[in-house]
Amino acid sequence: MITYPGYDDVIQRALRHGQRHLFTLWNDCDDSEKKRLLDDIAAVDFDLLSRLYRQAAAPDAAMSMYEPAPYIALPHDAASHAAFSEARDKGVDHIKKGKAAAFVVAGGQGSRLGFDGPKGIFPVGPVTGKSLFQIHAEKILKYAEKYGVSIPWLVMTSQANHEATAEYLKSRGRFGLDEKDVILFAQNMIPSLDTAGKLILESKCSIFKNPDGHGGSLTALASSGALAEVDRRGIDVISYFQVDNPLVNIIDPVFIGFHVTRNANVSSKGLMKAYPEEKIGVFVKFEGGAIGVVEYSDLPVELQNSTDATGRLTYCMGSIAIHLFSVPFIKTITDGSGVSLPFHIARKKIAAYGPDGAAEIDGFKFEKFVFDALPLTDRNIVLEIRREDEFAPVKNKTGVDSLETAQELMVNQHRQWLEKSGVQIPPSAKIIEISPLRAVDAGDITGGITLPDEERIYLE
Ligand code: UD2
Repeated sequence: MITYPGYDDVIQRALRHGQRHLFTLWNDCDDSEKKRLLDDIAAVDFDLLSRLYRQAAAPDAAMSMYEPAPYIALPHDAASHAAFSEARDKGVDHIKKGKAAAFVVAGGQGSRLGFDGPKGIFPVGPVTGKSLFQIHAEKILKYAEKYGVSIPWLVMTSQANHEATAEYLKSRGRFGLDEKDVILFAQNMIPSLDTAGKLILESKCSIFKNPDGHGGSLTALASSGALAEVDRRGIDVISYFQVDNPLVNIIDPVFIGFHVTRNANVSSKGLMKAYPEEKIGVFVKFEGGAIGVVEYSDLPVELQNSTDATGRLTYCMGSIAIHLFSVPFIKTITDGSGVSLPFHIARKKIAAYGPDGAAEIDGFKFEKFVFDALPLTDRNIVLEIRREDEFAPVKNKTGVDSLETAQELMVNQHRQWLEKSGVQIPPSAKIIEISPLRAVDAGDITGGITLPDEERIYLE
């Protein structure tokens, strides 16, 4: 008989839910390991997992009906230029009032890049090798200086990289950001299941869990207290972005201006897909009118390839995972009143632990996607941006969306900023990097700048 002081109800609950196998190695565990296993089990939401397992075993065949989403196109005529300029003024005003915070989701590891550690520590600066975190932090510092306010930086980590991230940011002095303005919290985890719907042991005495996806970021914002803190500071818009995009325009007055003037709950940036198979979701309008995103892997091939009369992709507006969320809206979807983001189910290989030691088994992982928050409100806009201005994802070691392509995009952007500002680019210059502390857009390049005639130029 399995028993442990203070945990007998937890043990009984596990047995009632058919999880006796979790105790196969019970007698090999020491006291603290037994407690760890029981703490793991105590945190399991069995009702949720059995619902998810039923869904995994018999996926819902009903297809959602949708059409391409409307969006605010790039300025192209006098009226749209005027609207963009008005939005910019409104956005600047809003930022100057201290009403915006930056929010990066950084739960991932750099494993796909062959890098052992949090992805945010991965070096990307073309000349300096600055990390993704450093680039983001320095941009935030620059925006704060430009607009004369403090801009809090919310950083969501995962249990796997929280300590390493906290240690890194601390050891680098948070790159000049004030300690009170860098708010770190870890996302939640959810147990995976094997194909029979059973919990999986990860070691003799712990349960296998995976991070609950970037969609878990909104819940984690609330449960960590970060949401209450930004609310207390009078912030009403949170600018969400992914750690792997060094080109992101984190605090964008035009975007914030449209968000505020259109009274949106969620605003999203979109760009023209480069080719049908590009691995980005597309913006859609669901039957009933709600705007949302359909992930590339869920978009049927015929829709992926479909074009309009002009030859343009029908589902052309791709999501680059840059959103503005209004604080009151996040509160309503995280206050436990019923509405929450759904879990997506993925069949994956899982490193399990059995009586014969480590083994790879088939199982189900569950993840939330942040873009599922979009259809939860009808106050929703999509703003088109130029790819070369804001999107350089670092996903792969080589080839498409790699360090090489991202650095090329960074260098091109900085070269263009200099050209636009009338700075003479010396003939030898091949690789150019501008510190975010100097400029976060072309307009920040001022004064008589003379660059050295060298191949690699870093403008501090
Ligand atoms: C995401 C989008 C895709 C497109 C693309 C742009 C989804 C499902 N797909 O694809 O449509 O917008 O980005 O680059 O959103 N993360 C966490 N915790 C988690 C999972 C992810 O913090 O549990 C972070 C991760 O550190 C990274 C970001 O979320 O910053 C994106 O994750 P990904 O690289 O798995 O997303 P990807 O490329 O499949």
